[in-house]
Amino acid sequence: MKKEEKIQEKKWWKNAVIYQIYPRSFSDSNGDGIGDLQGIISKLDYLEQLGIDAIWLSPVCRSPQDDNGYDISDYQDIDPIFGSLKDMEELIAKAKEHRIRIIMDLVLNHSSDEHYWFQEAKKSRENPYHDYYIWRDGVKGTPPNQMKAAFGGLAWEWVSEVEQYYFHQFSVKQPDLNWENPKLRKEIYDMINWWIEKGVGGFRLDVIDQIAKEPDRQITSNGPRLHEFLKELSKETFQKADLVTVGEAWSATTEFAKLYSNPDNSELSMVFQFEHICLDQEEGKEKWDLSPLPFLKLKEVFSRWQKELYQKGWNSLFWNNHDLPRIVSRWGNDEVYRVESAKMLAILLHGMQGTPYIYQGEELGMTNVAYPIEEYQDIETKNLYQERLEKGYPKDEIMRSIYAKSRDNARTPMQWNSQKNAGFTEGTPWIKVNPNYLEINAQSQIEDADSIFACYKNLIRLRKEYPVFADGEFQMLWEQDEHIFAYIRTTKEEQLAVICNFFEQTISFPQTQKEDTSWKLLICNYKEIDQPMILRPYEARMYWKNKKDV
Ligand code: TEU
Ligand code: CA
Repeated sequence: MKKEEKIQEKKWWKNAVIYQIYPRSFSDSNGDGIGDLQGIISKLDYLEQLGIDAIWLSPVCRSPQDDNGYDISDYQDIDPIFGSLKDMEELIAKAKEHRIRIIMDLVLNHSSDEHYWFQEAKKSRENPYHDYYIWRDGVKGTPPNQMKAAFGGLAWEWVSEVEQYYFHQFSVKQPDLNWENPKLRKEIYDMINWWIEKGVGGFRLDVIDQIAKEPDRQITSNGPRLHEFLKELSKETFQKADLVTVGEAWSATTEFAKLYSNPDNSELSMVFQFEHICLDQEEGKEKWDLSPLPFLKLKEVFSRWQKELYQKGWNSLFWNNHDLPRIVSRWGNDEVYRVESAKMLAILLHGMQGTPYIYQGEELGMTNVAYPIEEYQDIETKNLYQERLEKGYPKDEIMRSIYAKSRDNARTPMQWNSQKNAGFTEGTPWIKVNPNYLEINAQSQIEDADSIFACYKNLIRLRKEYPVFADGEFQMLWEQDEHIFAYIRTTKEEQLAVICNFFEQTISFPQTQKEDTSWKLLICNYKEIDQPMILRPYEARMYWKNKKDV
């Protein structure tokens, strides 16, 4: 096989659709109220029916669960709340029978403070593991600098045994790993290769842009050695197998993204970046400081990413993950037009270039929740609440932010049916079920050809049927239109057109547009097209044509 063919062959993930599972909230098999691996195994038929190619599994490794598994204490074992290593092997094997790959979540920026490495590291400065973490001398009460941790407080924590501070970008129980240390890097590669041997299909790399930090210069993202580390990591592990790798990078610009996802395969398959997701917050402030979505800016951001990465990199397409509020509540309409707007958002996204991600329950149009503060479980939400109370924010304003942006919006149990606890567990769920499960659940949608589930299923099928989804060049239409999000994708042979009314009000096509009957309608979110040149609330259509037919 020629070298080029080999590279082509490896890019199966360009036509793939990935489904994210947050294990604790997906399906509970033993009634302890926490989702687990056997629960996932029991739902593989459902996922095959949807048509997805791979599951991105949020962390299932051994962990004290301070940040729901993003604090790992043993990278080569499964946390007992999720099952055993045997269950994991069974999941990998059974998923394979359903033609589904398992993508593991690698948390390599930090470990848990309960990891053996850290337990050793904090014993003495001479301990062989000491340098696996980031330490600075100082005196108690006077940290090296004022850098902040993501979940509140300072990023430095004093350890009296060694009379030093360690650095943590997230909670105190998530000490940052020191990637400058080659021995640590080697241990990480060995661990990854061990998982590759077990047959996993790929990896999602948590906050990978933050591994090459330099706290003395207050550098966290995009440290000078970042891409050097990534190239080494990729060479020592991923490149040895046919894997998909996706790097979470909040700081990525299109320029950085081209480095991460260079088609030469030297780093990762694709980048998972958030520029579009950060638009509805006050500029320069935090995600909790809400501001309306600037629609034209949203179009500009998507358009720029589509253009800049064309043939030079690869992007992820997503609205949701386990850290984000539900998109139908956020930028759709979760009341009167829940079904229409959920489908519109799906059609809008799935026509673009990149690999689409579906976050569990998104395919059902699951919504945000509004609970009393006691019901929230997320460390970020709980700390934010305390912090803002202390700063004097009014309670109802804090709660408004939490309703809109809390990560727990994404983490309520998957709604399987209209029975007890939405069919998620026989016991008491670790977090309250969204009360709307009687209306919104998988069972009521699977067999319904007009459901949101069916819409996602069709979109996945279409991506596999028409090469233009993976290959077409992107062109935004009517850039300045304040209501319509529309674009064309073009290859030598085909054209795809996606036209979406992003809002509730009925709207006509821009006047210059004439009806063109050479297009075939692939999918639409209303039963039939009523008036071709008028878009009803949240109406979305996807058209296709073979250029030779015209
Ligand atoms: O998230 C990275 C990250 O920066 C988030 O913590 C983000 O700041 C926050 O969710 C936005 O409100 C990853 C994981 O996806 C997240 O679940 C983890 O908590 C975090 O890393 C630490 O591992
Ligand atoms: Ca369980």
